[in-house]
Amino acid sequence: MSEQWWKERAFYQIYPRSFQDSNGDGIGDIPGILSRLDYLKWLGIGAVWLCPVYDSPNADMGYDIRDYEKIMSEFGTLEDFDRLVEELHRRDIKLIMDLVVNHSSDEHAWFVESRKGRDNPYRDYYIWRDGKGGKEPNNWASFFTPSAWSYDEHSGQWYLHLFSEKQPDLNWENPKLREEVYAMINRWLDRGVDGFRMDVISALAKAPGLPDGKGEGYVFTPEYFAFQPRLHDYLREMRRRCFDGRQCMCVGETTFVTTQNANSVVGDGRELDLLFHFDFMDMDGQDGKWNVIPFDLRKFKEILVRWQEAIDWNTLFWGNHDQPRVVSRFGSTATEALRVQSAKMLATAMYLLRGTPFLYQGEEIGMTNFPFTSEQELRDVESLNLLAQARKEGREAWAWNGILHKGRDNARTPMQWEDAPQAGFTTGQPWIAVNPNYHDINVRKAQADPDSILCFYRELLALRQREEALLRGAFRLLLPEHPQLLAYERTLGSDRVIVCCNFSSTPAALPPEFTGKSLLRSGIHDGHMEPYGFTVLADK
Ligand code: ISL
Ligand code: CA
Repeated sequence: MSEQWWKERAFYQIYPRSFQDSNGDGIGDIPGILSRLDYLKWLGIGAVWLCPVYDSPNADMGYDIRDYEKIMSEFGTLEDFDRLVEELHRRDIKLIMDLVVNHSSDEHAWFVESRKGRDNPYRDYYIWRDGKGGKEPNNWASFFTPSAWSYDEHSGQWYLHLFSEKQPDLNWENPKLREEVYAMINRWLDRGVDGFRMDVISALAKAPGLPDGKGEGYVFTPEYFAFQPRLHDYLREMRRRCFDGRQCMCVGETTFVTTQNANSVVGDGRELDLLFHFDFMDMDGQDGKWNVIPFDLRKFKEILVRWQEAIDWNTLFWGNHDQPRVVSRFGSTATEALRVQSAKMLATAMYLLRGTPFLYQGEEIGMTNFPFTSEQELRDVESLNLLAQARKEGREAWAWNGILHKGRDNARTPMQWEDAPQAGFTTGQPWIAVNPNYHDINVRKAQADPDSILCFYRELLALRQREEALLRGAFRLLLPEHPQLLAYERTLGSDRVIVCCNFSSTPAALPPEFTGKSLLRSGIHDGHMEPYGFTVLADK
């Protein structure tokens, strides 16, 4: 792993179901992705993170895998996949796949066997326990359902699922299960993939004895399922069995990682190359994601500095398929001009930090949240379960507020390619509605406009590639107390680049000490910064 190619490339996350449909069935697919590779190249992308494309009943849109060795039939065939690898590589774009091995689908052959009875050889591939006094084995809550346990009538035991009841957790204590997973990983690497984004990888090991969480009712217990000591044994073993000696990379979705324990996975022991933390994504929630609170620049700076200092190399992202659209969330969609200005500013603030950018599809054209008005428009199990539960508790309005701001379907509506029926995504009926704003917000229109968000992203990625200080330089926060501006410098040798962004909807003065040659800017006039204005200065 000497060649750290993943430091020098910008990643683009594709959510295949919503990227490009090729055959009119309303579902994005691999041939559709193939038809858009030149677009990614034009944008300046160096690697793709492909969300799950494995065979799945789609209870959680591919994060519930029925067969790790097959491609989902709606998405295409293994031949299509091989062609994707080949065509990406021909363009010098790397490909990482999603690796979802905390759980499988309940329709996976292992679980089908496992639930046949206590003596089945696959029983121990999952986490089965006896109940306590007719109730669950413990009080753990799941991400998507009140209890993390479901009862199986047939064998009279309960199985653990940290996500939906159709996503039983795999038992990583079982060495046979681990060997099967490693063999599967190796087969994909042998097919030519360049690495993995590892889904909720921090949750593989559960605390021995599965102790009850403290509190009444069902309790969410990351202290018993995230970053358990055995996690590191599994990740090291996986590295030895699968990754050592290959030029591949792994980025962990390390849910509940902290700046204190981060280096236990990406530090010198090098279990993973990169990690995703969710401190920025949790900024606008209080006691869970659904209680929405406003953006706070001070909090943002605190998190940013803490992470830039904690680990040598960060992932830089504003969203993914689990998050709402960033411009709706932390920017402004009050007017078209503000949407454009704030989207550019947010990109500048994030992607010039020290680390590897991960763009989420549609972000580069400033796609926005969806104006959902009814349950029928939703597809995500998380939102649907939330709504059903909230109804029972008589707080549907609260749930709707959460879903409009934070629901995952916001980011899952089809990619907006052009001002044509269904935004050019499909010739049929899309599986989830296209955002009605596609007439104005689409790739074709943005490509024709040099002032568009899209053309700006292209320039920004090129700038990061060109300026050594931005690519490799050290980070330091400037103006830590400023209430409106985020400012930082990146330095390498005698090179110094200053980034200064107005995060507010009111004007600000550009600090006079920030001088130098302008590399990139927008919304700046004679030392005056417009709302969401920003500048990048080379101070040599
Ligand atoms: O989106 C979230 C809840 O609002 C996150 O907590 C998310 O569930 C968590 O980050 C794990 O996400 C990953 O695993 C899930 C899947 O639903 C997500 O799409 C995936 O990114 C289960 O596989
Ligand atoms: Ca299709």
